[in-house]
Amino acid sequence: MNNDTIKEIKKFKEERKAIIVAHNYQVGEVQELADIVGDSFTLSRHCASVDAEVIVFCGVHFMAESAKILSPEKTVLLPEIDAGCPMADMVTAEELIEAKKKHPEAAVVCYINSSAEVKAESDICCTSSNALKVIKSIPQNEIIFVPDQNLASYIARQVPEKTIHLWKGFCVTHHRVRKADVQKALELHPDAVLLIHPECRPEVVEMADFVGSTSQIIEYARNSSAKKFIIGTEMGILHQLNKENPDKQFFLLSQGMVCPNMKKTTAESVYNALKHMRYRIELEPDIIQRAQGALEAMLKV
Ligand code: CIZ
Ligand code: SF4
Repeated sequence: MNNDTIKEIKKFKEERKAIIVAHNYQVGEVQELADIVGDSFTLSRHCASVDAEVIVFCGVHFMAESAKILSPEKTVLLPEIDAGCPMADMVTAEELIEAKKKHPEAAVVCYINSSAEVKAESDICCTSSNALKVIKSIPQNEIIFVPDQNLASYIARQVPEKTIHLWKGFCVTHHRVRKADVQKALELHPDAVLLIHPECRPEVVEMADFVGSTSQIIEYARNSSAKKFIIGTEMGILHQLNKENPDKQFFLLSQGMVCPNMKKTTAESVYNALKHMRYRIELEPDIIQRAQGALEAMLKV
């Protein structure tokens, strides 16, 4: 990215009263362009509170949708229109409606990695950092949890008193990692602390020294006195970890931990998004209103 592009981006930002937000999994050059870097929920909340007319959301589709749900009056742009999340696509609103008919007494909890339509059919939303709190706050003992089977089973192990119906969804990037990958990484770095995202398989999560969302992993590394860490989540997080902790070493658990959708957005896509005001996230008012219900229920917890 050359200096002219950066200058142009700055100019467009001012003209359009825009801000740029980037997810922890974005490529370094995009994180460097952003006004704020974080997890999907932190970013959506920031978008809702900030004084701006346009939000350039560098992440995947469901994240830009969540920002739109929480700030419907703003223009939300997703720089790469086909940056989606395969896990979010593993549940549709129609499938969820069928599951609700099968379990009419169950509360529906949706992971933030889901479409606006799925959120609209859910009672409450959760993120990987607050899923346990959210599930504990629900009066019902029967729960349908969509779409991540790994996050759901991680939580289920901590609340044996609840019956959680697992969905069949998973994150391709995290689910790919096996126990053998962890063993190999530990052999290479025996004195490193193992930090794992709960989207990984149960047998991988079980081996962790710490399990948490991207923001929780960043916070853990910041506060830890350890010097070496094996990171069990998407590689984009290394940018922030290395930047914040120049005295510490971070090793990616497996070279396969790359989300191709998160890598679609580049500085050039951000430039084009601002220049052409693309691609706008549009949602039906009824979907916004019902999905907002699920997100706001989470905020109250
Ligand atoms: O909610 C997010 O941002 C995701 C997908 C991951 C995380 O753990 O922050
Ligand atoms: Fe979806 Fe996994 Fe990519 Fe996150 S890392 S956007 S859950 S596919």
